[in-house]
This record gives sequence, structure tokens and C-alpha cells, in this order.
Amino acid sequence: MDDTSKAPGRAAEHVDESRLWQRHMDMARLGATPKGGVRRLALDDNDNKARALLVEWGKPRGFTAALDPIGNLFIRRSGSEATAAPVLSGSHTDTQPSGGRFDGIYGVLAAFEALEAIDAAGIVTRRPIEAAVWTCEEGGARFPTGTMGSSAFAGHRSLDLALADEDGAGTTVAEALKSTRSALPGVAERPLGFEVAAFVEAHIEQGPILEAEGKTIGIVTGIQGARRFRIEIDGEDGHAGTMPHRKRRDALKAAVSMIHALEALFDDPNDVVRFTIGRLVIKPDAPAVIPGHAMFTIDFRHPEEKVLARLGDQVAGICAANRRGCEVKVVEYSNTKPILFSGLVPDAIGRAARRQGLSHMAIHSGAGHDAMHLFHVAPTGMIFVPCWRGISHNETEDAKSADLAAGARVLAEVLVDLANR
Ligand code: HGY
Ligand code: MN
Ligand code: MN
Repeated sequence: MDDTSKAPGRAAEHVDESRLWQRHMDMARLGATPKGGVRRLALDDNDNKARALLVEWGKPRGFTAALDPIGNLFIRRSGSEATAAPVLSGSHTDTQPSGGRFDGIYGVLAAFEALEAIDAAGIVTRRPIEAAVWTCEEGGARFPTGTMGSSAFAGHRSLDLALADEDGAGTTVAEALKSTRSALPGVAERPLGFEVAAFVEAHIEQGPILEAEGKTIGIVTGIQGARRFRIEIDGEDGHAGTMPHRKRRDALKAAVSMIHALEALFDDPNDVVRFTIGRLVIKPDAPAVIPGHAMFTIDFRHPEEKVLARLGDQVAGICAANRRGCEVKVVEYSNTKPILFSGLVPDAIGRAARRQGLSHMAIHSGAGHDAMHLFHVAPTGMIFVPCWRGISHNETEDAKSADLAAGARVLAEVLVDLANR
């Protein structure tokens, strides 16, 4: 092992801030929206081009690429022990429909930049290190299930179920992956799931705390739990002018009653509960027709498992009690437990931040991440960097180049540390 790798900070010195920023701008062109955001949906042409770009960028360094059956992409820098379980670092390239230039892609590009820096520093690590792109992190943007690739990798959701997920046009993940593979000629196939020595995910905070506290690095202490429901309501289409109210089975009116009652259930004077109805669809969606069908989603999050259980378990009863003569079907399609990061990876992040003289603080994640699945597979941790006013899932999402580079420097040092254990 090259003895320079004993100098912990050497890799960090080779992180190139302007290269990292430029790569964010290169990626932001893939799905750029007129308002300066990004719409790069899971496995669409732009998402496939983003993956192809990473594979191309790795070739001059001799990094190899592999794709697993759910489309997770791994860009590998070899170690002195080829058979040793690799250290992984990464996030997602897909965005929300009106997403920003940093959510997800920062964790992928920071991991890639760390690999470049470690390589430029001439450091030989014992373990291979891989930059990972997890398929379809943004649930509901194109396909219904979020963290699709990382949950399949961790064995938390069956591959067959994931491959059968359909988008709004009826295209399955399996069909979409055909175009992904043709966008990545020569990239080897790899089985789903393998031993991982450790996982580190860098991400913008997507909240206002680091910026408000003036801290550069967030050492993430955990991720809150989330329960997600789809509520389908079936009443009866009718003529707006002739149907008496007492005979109506108005699905939208039922949805409004349910939402009103759910607001009361999830009301929290301490403002810790996160309750969001991000989608409401009515059919036939015609002004002169009483809506016979409505569907809405519930995204409910909280850091405590008992609160998730106590409030989430009341959703079905409240919807049934407010169905107003309609039929109602409540499906809980996702339920992730709260997790707490501790030990090896957060400690390594703290050491690197201190050694590099970067302001830092412990911080809890309100947003979900692929790390919540890797947490069950290997020692895991996350590095947050600030984003402008904490805004995310919004086209105005922004971050400072210097903060992105600082996070990549901490990541580079942490990856060398972990890959030499
Ligand atoms: O919804 C989330 O927490 C993630 O940003 N997809
Ligand atoms: Mn997101
Ligand atoms: Mn994200």
C-alpha cells in the first residue's frame, strides 16, 4: 500500500472545485427546465445520458462500470485486494418533475470527484471504492416507488415487483431499462446485491439549518420514518345541473372531507409531524360533471416510530368515516422506519471535518435517502452540505461551489479511511 495513503488528507487536496461545479452544470443540462431547474425522471433519456456521462468520465482513469438488474450503476476504482468488499458512495441522478440541480446528483458527483482525487493523489487503497447511482430514488415522480434501486439492492423490495412498476404511460421499469442498457454499451452486468464494507452518501441538506447556523458540514445522525398512502374514492359521475345534492356521490367532496379530517389528525403544535398531500386527481375533470372518481396521496413523516404507528394507523378509519356515500380504498404503499447513524462512518466524517478545519454540526435528516436502505447492509453515514434557504424539490434549488467541494473533500478523506480498514 502506497505509504502516502497514510497521510489522511492527501486525497482531499486533489478535489477540484471547478471540475466538480462544471460537472453539476453539465448534468443540469440533461433535463434542464426553462426556469433553471431539472426534470430528469428515473430511466428517461436524460437519466440514461447522465449515467453514460459518468461512465465516459471514468474511462481515462481506468475506472470500470457495471449495471445490476434494477439499473443501479457502479463506477469502480480498484484496490490492492480485488476480492475485498468495496466501500460504496453515491446517491441518485433522477429528479422530481420540477427538481433542482443538486438533489441526488451532488452525492453522485461528489463520490466521483472523490474517486478522481484519490486517483490523482496516487493513493492505493486496500478495498475497491465504487461510486453508486441508485435507480429511481424519487418515488412518484415517474414510477410510484421511491428508493427503488437501493431497496432492491438491500433486499427490502423484490426485484420482480420493482421491474413491474409502471409509469403513468404504462411503461414498466423492465421496459425502461432496455433503453438504459442501450445507452450504456459495453457496461458489464452484475448480480443484484453484494457485500459492502461501508456506504457514505453526500447530499445537500434540503433544509435551512446548516445555512442558518453557518456550518459547512452536516454529520447526519439519522433519517426520519415515512408512511405513504394512496386513497382511491369511487362515487358516481353526474350532471352538474340536474343531479340533486342529496343523491350525489361526489368523490371530490368526499376527498375534501377526508383531507379536512386528516389535517386535524396530523395537526402538531410542535411542528414535528410532516403531512403532505402532493397529488390529487379527479375524474372526469370536467366542470359540468360531478366527479365520480378521486385519488390523493398522503406522505406522512416523523422521527419516532410510535408516532408513525399511532397516527398512521388512523388513516384508513378516518377515510372510511368521511366517504360520503362513496367507496374508498386506502393502500399504504411505502413504510420506512426511522434510522439512527452511529459509529464507524459518522465518526470518520467528524474526524475528517475536524482535520480539515471545516465548521460542522450533527443534524437529523427530514428527507429520505438511499442511505436508509444501505444502513441495513453495511456501516452507513451521510454528509450534508448547505443549500440556499434550504429550498429543494424546487427549480430554484441552489448551493455554493465552495460548500460542494468541502463536502467532497471530507468524503474523499473518509473513503480512503474506510477503504484501508
Ligand atoms: O422524498 C424524499 O424525502 C426524497 O427527497 N425523495
Ligand atoms: Mn429528492
Ligand atoms: Mn435526494
